[in-house]
Amino acid sequence: MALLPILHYPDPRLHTVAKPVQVFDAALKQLVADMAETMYDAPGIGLAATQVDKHIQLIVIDLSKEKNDLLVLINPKITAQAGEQDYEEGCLSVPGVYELVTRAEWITVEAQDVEGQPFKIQADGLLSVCIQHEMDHLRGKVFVEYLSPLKRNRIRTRMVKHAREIERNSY
Ligand code: QAP
Ligand code: CO
Repeated sequence: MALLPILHYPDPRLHTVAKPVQVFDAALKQLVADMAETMYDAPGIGLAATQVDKHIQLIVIDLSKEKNDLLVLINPKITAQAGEQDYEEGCLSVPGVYELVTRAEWITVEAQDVEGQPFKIQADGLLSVCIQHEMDHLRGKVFVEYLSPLKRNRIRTRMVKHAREIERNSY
């Protein structure tokens, strides 16, 4: 098991479009385990492979308090959606930033598990928001891109400044 470094906005690698997973092997299981460990350590409720600089269609999510209910979504597709909801979202790639985003309320998702077995889930509320947020990462999209250009630029400036301070303090 290993903790993986998380990319931070505005890292251009966060805009990479992920490729479908075609081989369900031991290396994939290891990546799932490492991503789960990285998410639990953060702590976070969702992590897309894109955020750890692996550009394949893989997401881990765990909304449970006990961190014992891991959901792994590989090659996910939204096949139906309805309604609208606003949720104040955060992101491990944009630490300290929380903003309202409007998304679908109900979704149906088809995906594969770590063995390659297809399955279907229906989600609403926070799980629905989280799946949509993480699937955006796989398309190279970060939630701040839903905000106004003014807000987004303020966040970008703040993140760059913060990264420089961390860099400076490490000397
Ligand atoms: C995505 O986000 C999400 O700013 C997952 O300082 C968030 O796990 C989907 C985190 C909300 C739906 C609703 C953020 C941790 C974790 C931070 C996360 C931070 C530390 C975010
Ligand atoms: Co995110």
